[in-house]
Amino acid sequence: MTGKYPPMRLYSGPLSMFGAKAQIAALEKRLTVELVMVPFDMARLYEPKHEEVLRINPKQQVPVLIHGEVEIFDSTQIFEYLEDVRPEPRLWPQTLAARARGPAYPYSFSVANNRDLNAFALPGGPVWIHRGILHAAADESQVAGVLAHEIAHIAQRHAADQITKQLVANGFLGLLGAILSNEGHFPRLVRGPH
Ligand SMILES: N[C@@H](CCC(=O)N[C@@H](CS)C(=O)NCC(=O)O)C(=O)O
Repeated sequence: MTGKYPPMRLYSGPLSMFGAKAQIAALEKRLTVELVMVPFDMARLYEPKHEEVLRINPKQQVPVLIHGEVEIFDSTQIFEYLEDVRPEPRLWPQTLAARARGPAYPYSFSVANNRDLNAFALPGGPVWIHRGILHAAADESQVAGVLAHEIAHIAQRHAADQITKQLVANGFLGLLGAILSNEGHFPRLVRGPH
């Protein structure tokens, strides 16, 4: 860590996977972090809790990070913070689509010339966002939130599943219609023998 950063202190524990996650992130980024191992044993676990952990984290859990005036808890928040402090090397993929769960669909992003506040996703990758949202959004992160939502629809195959269900349902109804229209057989069947 260079002189422009104040020292960082990470509170972790000997068996803390989440603490290790934060520690590894700092190591990956070559950040110098003072590691404080909060006492732990199998009989008392983390009791008594460390006073800094108690002060900073309402959940009373490690990991906790102190960096100058920044005091944060939860390994994911710490991860995000370390990524901001030192962006390289990246811990996470940079684009929304690269971070999406699910198969690597060929995502594409387009703006629909519509002032309504809306966005939608088509199965297989295309994401459309109305220009109304781009005007209404206060900052980039609000647009990112909308795009992430649409990406999740694709990654989780919501529309694709819906279409499949409709095809199945339509197929079934089509079959039913064919049977019902077949006066010769079906009415006799539903009325019972006579
Ligand atoms: N969601 C939290 C989970 C943190 C967590 O579960 N910490 C455990 C150690 S791995 C802990 O401090 N447990 C002690 C306790 O709950 O009293 C994170 O990602 O940091």
